[in-house]
This record gives sequence, structure tokens and C-alpha cells, in this order.
Amino acid sequence: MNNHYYLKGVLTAIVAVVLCACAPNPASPPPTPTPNLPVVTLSIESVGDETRFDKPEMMVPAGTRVVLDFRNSTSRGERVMQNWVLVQPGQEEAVLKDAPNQTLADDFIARGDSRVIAFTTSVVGSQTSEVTFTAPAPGRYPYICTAPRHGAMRGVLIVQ
Ligand SMILES: [Cu+2]
Repeated sequence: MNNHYYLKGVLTAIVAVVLCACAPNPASPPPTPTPNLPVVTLSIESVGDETRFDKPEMMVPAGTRVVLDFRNSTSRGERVMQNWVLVQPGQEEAVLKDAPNQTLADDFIARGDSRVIAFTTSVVGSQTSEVTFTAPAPGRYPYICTAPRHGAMRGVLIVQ
């Protein structure tokens, strides 16, 4: 190999490495949670026809994959839809305040609301809804039901 071709080869290799390091790769998958962290499964439900959750507190380790199952236990069937909504600390009043403006199709919360960390779809009596999310940084995160007039339905997810 003469020097000209050798140099060209080296330059091509350097350009290729730089491109690989800098160019965004649209085919790359979204970041996945740390694989050796366990999945934590949580179950929570409304208490009969009362506007409260059966668990006022739940605990999960930070960064864990959480699978939460919410059951609407009302006896009133389709007349009472409910949900489970995890919000940023201190944002429960604001999310609740905006909730009545939303339609059933929006699950009583605004789409893309940055104050909402995770939520189940709203379900009628005797039905369940599951949501999977990654537990946020350590802290105390309020969860609420944003169905109309269910503002008293609250609890705290303690992330350790
Ligand atoms: Cu409710």
C-alpha cells in the first residue's frame, strides 16, 4: 500500500468513528431500566362506595420497575369511573383542579401533563386497570383519583 492510500484509509476510519459517536441513531431503542432491579407489583383499590383507596401509603425502591393494578370496587357499575394517578410532590391540588375540565376519553387528566408521573385508565365498577412505570427519585409522591368529586381519594407513594 502506498502512503496516499494508507492515509486515505486512516482518515476514512477516523471520520467513520466520529460519525458513529455523534450522529443520532433513530433506530436505537428507548433506555431500558436496569435489568437486575426487580419488578415490584402493587395492588390498590377503591373501598366499596367510599371515595378512598384501600391503601393510604405504599412503598417502592427508587428506580424499580413498578407494575400497579388498580381496581374500582364501587357497586355502582358504570355510574362511577375511577382511576389512580401518581403526581409530582405538591401537585395534587393543581392536577385535581384541572381534572373536571377533562372528558372521560382523557381519563380525567390532561394528556401530556408534566405533573403526572403515571396513571391508570379510568375504569367502571368491578374493573381493573394496570400501569407500568419506573419509580422516580426518592421522595413522597401523592396519588389521587381524578374522577369528578373524588378529590378526597388520596394516598402517598413513598420511594426509598
Ligand atoms: Cu375515585
